[in-house]
Amino acid sequence: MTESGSLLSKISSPQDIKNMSTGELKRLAAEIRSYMIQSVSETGGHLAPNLGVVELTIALHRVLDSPRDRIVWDVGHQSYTHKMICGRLGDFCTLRQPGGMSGFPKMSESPHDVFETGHSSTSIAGALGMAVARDIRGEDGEVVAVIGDGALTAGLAYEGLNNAGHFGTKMIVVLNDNSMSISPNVGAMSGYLSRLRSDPTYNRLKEDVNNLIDRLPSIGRTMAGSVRRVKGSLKYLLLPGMIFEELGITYLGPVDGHDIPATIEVLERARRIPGPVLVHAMTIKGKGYEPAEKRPDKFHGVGSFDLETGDGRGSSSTPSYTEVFSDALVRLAEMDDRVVAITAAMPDGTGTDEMSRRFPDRFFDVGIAEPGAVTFAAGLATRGMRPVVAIYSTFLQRGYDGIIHDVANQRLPVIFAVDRAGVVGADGDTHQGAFDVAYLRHVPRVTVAAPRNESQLGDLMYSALRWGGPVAIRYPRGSGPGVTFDGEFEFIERGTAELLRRGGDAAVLAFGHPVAEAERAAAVLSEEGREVGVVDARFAKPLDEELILRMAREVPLLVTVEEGAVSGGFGSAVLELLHSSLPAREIPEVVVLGLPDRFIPHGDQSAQRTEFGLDAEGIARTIRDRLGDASSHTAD
Ligand SMILES: Cc1ncc(C[n+]2csc(CCOP(=O)(O)OP(=O)(O)O)c2C)c(N)n1
Repeated sequence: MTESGSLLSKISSPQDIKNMSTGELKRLAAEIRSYMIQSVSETGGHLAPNLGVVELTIALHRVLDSPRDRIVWDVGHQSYTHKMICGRLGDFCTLRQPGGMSGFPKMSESPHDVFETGHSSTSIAGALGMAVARDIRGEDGEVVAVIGDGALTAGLAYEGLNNAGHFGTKMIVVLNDNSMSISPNVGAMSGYLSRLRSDPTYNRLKEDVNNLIDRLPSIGRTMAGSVRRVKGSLKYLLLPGMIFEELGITYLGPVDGHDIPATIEVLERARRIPGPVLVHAMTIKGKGYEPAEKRPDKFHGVGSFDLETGDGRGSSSTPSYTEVFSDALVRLAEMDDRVVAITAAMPDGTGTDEMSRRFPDRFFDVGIAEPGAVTFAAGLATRGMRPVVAIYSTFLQRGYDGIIHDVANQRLPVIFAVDRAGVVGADGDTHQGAFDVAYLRHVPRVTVAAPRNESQLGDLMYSALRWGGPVAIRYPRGSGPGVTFDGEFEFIERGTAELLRRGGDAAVLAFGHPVAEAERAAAVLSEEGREVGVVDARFAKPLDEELILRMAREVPLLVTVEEGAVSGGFGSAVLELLHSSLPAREIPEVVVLGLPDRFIPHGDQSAQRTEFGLDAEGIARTIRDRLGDASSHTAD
């Protein structure tokens, strides 16, 4: 807990910092930083992004009157100081714990959280909507979007800026520029921002240059037009932020976002300017904790760690699915020089980083631009490349139209490596990989597959390159049952399931990760005298219709299991098949296990699997409940 007598312990709302002196605000920043480092070392969380915005957040709450003035945090992973200042200091030790405080803004936690985020680059458009609503309703109050330079790589951010400049609505965009996304930021805009950052004379010169250029003489009427053009070009050369200014957005900065008085001053100036304003704040990701400053990528999001060394605690010895994917990708790239890999700002998270080292010319980080990644892959595929697009299930939601319009409709052989499919744990509702099967399964020509173990992930990737057409392979966060790759890829026929165990009392049709749980459940039930078949479905599309219909004819109970939304998922596909292929009286009882039709909050990954009945015990319980008393059943 915070020390009693500290400034931080006395803060219960932003009002409490209004009368603090500059010295006190600086002390407060130091206290927040030290408490944050200590507390996150126990709970885990987005440490580096939060350490970078301590002073910026204090300055914002000093200048603004939240919640009347609305602050929209882009991604929301940097909102810890805001949460502490806005009355949630006491809950901070429960950060990201089951039932505890969320790591992202949540309206249910506080009236100061005015917009929920988790996916990046929504803040400008969201804040613009609030500002326009304010004007229509004749209300007052500032609206401020705080967005990182990484988040500014997404098209959605530019759509917001484009409309803000066009509408001329009064709002403030604070660009928190630390030159990092999770990894070093990429793209031409990032290059432009670093040029603004690296030339300190820009800031000082702005007024002088403007005056000077405006005072340049224009001689005669014919010269006037060209002089205006020359003046315009000079401004481009000499003035910072002209890109924004040309869009109709006043640019202020760059300001050192760790300098509280300077940041307060520039924010106060921004308030006085009519129309949209962009405040360019420079910050250091991980500021104040040496291991995080040195490796801001590693400390972007962390589990619990040792304070002294910064080393993580409790890492698994079994390779994660992501690591297995990474190895398989490099092997396939070695075998086939048409294979290229694409990530949307997550080389480490998706395991495409190894590809970037081994085949730098065949690796592309397109920034936080999932729709762009999908369409870019489509373009590559039209010219004979075999793109592998590695994106988390939750973020691929952004690529939905490109998958339909650019990839599937054109029959292009793009492989989607859908990582973090299923429940993800501490990131919670905005990040759950719940919807991919449902948003992919109905797209014509798309193959949707899931491995039951690590080795099969490699086999599916290898086979996908041979099937052609669009293929999505989904796999969960963390490690699998530990079936390591034996060195040789095995070809899997598209749309074939595998019968792993026979049994006449019931059959479990499992898709992906839950297959191992189904096998365990069947083993337990066998000891109790019930013989339950287990099918590794491998595909949600196309289904192995023959095998599934055979099982449906042989057993009185079918249980489908998947770690995805039940609405529109694998179980739904099985039900559709049964109802379109069998007379009603021949359809056995079917139970569909999966994720319920609601947003699933943050929690422990394995506890949530248990909660939704997707582990061995849950599957066995479902079968026992449906079959009733064991004594009325005989073994197969
Ligand atoms: C649509 C989407 N894609 C990917 C991510 C994963 N992600 C979370 S934060 C982040 C980097 C954000 O960088 P920046 O906006 O500069 O903020 P910083 O962490 O540097 O403060 C990424 C890629 C996401 N949240 N949303």
